[in-house]
Amino acid sequence: MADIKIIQGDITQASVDAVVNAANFRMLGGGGVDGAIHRAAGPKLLEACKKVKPENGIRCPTGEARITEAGNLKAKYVIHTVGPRYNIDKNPENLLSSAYMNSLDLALSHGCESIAFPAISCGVFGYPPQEAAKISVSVCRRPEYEALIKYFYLFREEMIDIWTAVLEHP
Ligand code: AR6
Repeated sequence: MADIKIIQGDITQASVDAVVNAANFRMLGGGGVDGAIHRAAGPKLLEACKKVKPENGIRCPTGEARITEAGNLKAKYVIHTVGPRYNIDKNPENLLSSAYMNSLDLALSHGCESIAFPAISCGVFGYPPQEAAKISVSVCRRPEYEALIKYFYLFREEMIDIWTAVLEHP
């Protein structure tokens, strides 16, 4: 069975086929992990994002995902997904689980064998990490995603403890 692995560190350093970016609907960069990924990937990533056609200014609606090349990252692809803003968007659980599912589906349809996730929505979007960990692990454990090796790149010790506990006692 393909694993879920937890890494403490910077997702821009991940040696995987696809790195997932916790983006916003404009998909032109931002703060947090989005900023870090764009800085590490360089201007090619921004160019690739601009090529994704916006509809009414929205390149990626909340809960969906888009795939681009990865510029200077070691990864082949960046999968940009937009998680919910916890206290603002309706049905944040469904939107967060869609963000994970759509990212995993894109990775599979592009022949990826490995994927690295940050803690989507757990920064400025305010999702409680414990709840986010449960959702992310339950989606990643679905049989349709068994072929992918899933990595969670988490920054803080506290986040590592939360995800580890959920993995051990879902
Ligand atoms: N590697 C791994 N995790 C990281 C890194 C990194 N280099 N940098 C930050 N984190 P956030 P969100 C963690 O705020 O809540 C952006 O401006 C961070 O500690 O990046 O989905 C976008 O453009 C946190 O646990 O994403 C959007 O507007 C987690 O990544 C908005 O923020 C996610 O925090 C998205 O907000």
